[in-house]
Amino acid sequence: MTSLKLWYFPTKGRAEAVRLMLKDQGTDWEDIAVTGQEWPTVKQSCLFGQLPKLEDGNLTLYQTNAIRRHLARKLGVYGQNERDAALIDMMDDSLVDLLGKYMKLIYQEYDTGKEKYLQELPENLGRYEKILSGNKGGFLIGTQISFADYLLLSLLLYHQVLCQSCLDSFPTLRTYLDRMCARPNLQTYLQSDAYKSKPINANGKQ
Ligand code: GTS
Repeated sequence: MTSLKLWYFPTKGRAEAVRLMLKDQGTDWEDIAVTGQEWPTVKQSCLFGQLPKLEDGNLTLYQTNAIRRHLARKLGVYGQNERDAALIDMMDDSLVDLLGKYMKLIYQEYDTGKEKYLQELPENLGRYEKILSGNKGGFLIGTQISFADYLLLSLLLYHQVLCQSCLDSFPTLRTYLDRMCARPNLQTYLQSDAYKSKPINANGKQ
């Protein structure tokens, strides 16, 4: 694989599902953390005025999900056939919706909307409990990990910080999370200072 550079802010945020996929797949990349001071200048150079941005050799990509799908194709974590790929897309899009709700809570309505968010969380997480219980392959789709699993992993990690007990009534999700975190490359990464010291979000809310 050509050298990869991932530009984002010094947070986990939307980029963490990318980092988890790269780490788990044993792929090296360079993380470029843009500070608040640097951002106004860097923003001018960004196609849509946003990060993340991925440089893969002479290919420059913006939009998290385009980046994730590009890397998934390269790394072979996009299903084993067209049917699986379509189902993985479906799962992933639903998780992107959940990430969107989470980010809205964090950045727009943390103080006013947290209670409602937590009330609705069992229904949202319960869907994945059911999906994983129904797939004996151990992943969202099929028997192999896909890029959607890394997004689910990042969301479970974030939600455990938001609400420590959120998986208490979801044993399959709990086992899934433990199994994902025990994958050797992920275990090392999740225990690293680089992971632990990086805040989830830029505004200090989590
Ligand atoms: N749809 C885009 C994607 O998925 O890449 C959204 C990217 C986005 O909103 N990025 C935010 C950003 O660059 C940061 S975050 O939402 O991921 O935390 N904000 C800075 C700005 O000036 O817009």
